Amino acid sequence: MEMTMRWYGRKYDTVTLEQIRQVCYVKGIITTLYEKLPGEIWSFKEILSMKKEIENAGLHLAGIESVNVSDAIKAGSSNRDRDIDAYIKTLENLGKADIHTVCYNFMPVFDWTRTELYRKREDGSTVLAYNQFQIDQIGPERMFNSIKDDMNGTIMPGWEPERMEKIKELFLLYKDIDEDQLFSNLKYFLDAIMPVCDKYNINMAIHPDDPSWSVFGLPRIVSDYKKLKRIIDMVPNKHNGITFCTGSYGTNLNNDLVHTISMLKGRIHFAHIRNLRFNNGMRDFEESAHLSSDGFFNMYTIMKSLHDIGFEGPIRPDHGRMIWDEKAMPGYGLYDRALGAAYLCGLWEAIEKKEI
Ligand code: DNO
Repeated sequence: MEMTMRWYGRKYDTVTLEQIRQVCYVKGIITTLYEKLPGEIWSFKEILSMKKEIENAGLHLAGIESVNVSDAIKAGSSNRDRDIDAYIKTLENLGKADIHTVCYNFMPVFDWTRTELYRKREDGSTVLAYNQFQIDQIGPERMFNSIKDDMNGTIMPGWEPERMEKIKELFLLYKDIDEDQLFSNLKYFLDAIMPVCDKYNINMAIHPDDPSWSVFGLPRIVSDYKKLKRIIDMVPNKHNGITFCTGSYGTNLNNDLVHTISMLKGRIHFAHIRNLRFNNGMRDFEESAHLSSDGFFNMYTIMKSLHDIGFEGPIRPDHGRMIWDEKAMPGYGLYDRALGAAYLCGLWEAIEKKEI
């Protein structure tokens, strides 16, 4: 595996590449061209300059998170082919630049959803949290406004203002789309992009729905093992793979993380590792430190199962707590993610050395 950290680019991130380099445990960067809207082509020149910047800082560009998929593609609208052509051109340019991992999601309207970005813990740190009861009380627009006011002056992925301006339109677009239709739109997209992925050896890694159930009545199809299996089987190409995100699949306590990893050998191309604490019920959780004892998941068994399937792709310590008075994009500060990287590397080293 390659330990990585997500970075949003000099213009948007509060963390610098120079700081990440000093984390030492982290060698790879997961990034994106943050300004690009879904449906826009990423030019070879733009990609190359992003790559050079990372390499000049002594780091390796390990993958893209995300090349976003447009709602026309997700909803299967009449203009989807135009956006798919643009996506293929972007993949081609990424391939030519020697970039081989691309994360994306297929969640309608919203990317991930939380009700709080700064829930205070007893030690003074803050974390992102989700409470279904609160979601049920507010509509999507109110949820967007409350998140927007809490972003610390940053722009959070999936919550871009131009996207939220169109929220009513977007809900209408998905009015007649059920899960089966969404699966079929995903298949249409994947079938179209697999040839370029084959040509340039690009691993597509679909990100799970976060949380792993339907929010505001929208269909969601990347949320449990059965659905993952359906995605993997409907386009039987190794480049059609997944991002294994413990904090997303893990929101549903019926999901067996270790079993899912072992069943998806060869098709997990990217891993997001973080831990969760559950409060009064299954649909009420908050993010915790990566440490097993701080949350619900056994990080050792998760890392061990990734090791056992021979996982060689990028791993990133996912969202961290906000600690030591850091001001950053919620979930994406430097300090707690650096602690997470150190911890996960420690587990990995112990697992590897035990194998000898
Ligand atoms: C949230 C992230 C997601 C993820 C996208 C992938 O912090 O995990 O925004 O990057 O769903 O397309």
